[in-house]
Amino acid sequence: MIYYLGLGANLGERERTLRRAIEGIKKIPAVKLLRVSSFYETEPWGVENQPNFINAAIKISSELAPLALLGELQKIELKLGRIRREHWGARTIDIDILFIEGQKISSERLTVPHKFLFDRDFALVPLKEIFPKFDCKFHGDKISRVKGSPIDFNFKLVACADKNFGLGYKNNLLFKIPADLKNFRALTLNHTIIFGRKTLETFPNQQPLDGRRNIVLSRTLKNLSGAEIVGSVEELFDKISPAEENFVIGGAQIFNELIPYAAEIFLTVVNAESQADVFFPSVKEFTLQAAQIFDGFEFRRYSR
Ligand code: A4P
Ligand code: MG
Repeated sequence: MIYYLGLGANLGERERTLRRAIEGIKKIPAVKLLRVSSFYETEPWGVENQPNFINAAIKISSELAPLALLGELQKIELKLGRIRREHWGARTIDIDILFIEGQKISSERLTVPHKFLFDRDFALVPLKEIFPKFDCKFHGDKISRVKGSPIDFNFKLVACADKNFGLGYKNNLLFKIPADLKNFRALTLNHTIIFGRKTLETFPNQQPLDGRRNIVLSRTLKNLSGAEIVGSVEELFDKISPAEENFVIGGAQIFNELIPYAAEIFLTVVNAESQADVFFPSVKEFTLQAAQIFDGFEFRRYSR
């Protein structure tokens, strides 16, 4: 099932709380995070005399039934310090189920579409951003896009795969094509590269790559000279800046972690079918913008 969720926070470190909530939702078993909207600063709706909110929407797919999902979302609210006080009042985090594709619910515990969805721009504007076909009217409420939203980090995923999007087999890359390696170097040189420990092991002498800021996303690696190490996506967001070009270069697990936030994908597709045990994630949420075709492979560029 495809769910659209709305998130809101107006106490504490609002943006960080939203990012932590999104990462928490990503970790619910049987949930796949597909897309994240910009963050928006919004004026309080309903009860005035409370601080402004930051609101966002996300798109997920999940096998969980709506009430089971609601239960998981409420656990995350609790973990992030949500205290149920005044109705419509201030909160560290509120997560609502806004909309479910092809389903309507009206029960005591759950109403979908959300009861007030069509009345509130703070929910509609982020939803419309990630669901352009959603049919609704805005009301002219005061809303402004926040700079430094997760999607402003402009993650660019770079990979080389076979026709079936296979990336590697038994911890080795499937291909080493000189033209592709050259293209990779040209793209990433003087910029930031973000990768996992297994990808580090495929580098020459297992050392960071020269001429680039190297960031390893790993829960186990402790230090490595010439590289910075972050233990989670949340920590990564604290380290990097939207002004940089942030290239995510693998492996499969890291692509999975960061593709919901990605702006662009540079994929070299080799005209072959190889045995593989790790794959590039689905690019269904992206549009193919350009393809350059060579003998035996092509360079593809996708964007949102
Ligand atoms: N519930 C029913 N339907 C849903 C649904 N679609 N999604 C039930 C989530 N929960 C749903 O919610 C109360 C109960 O609603 C839940 O136990 C669930 O079983 P709550 O989160 O405990 O209480 P609440 O959030 O105070 O009430 P409510 O009605 O959810 O408030 P809203 O509608 O979420 O509004 N202004 C701005 N600018 N930005 C905001 O984010 N948020 C609110 C809260 C008010 N003003 C705001 C914002
Ligand atoms: Mg709520």
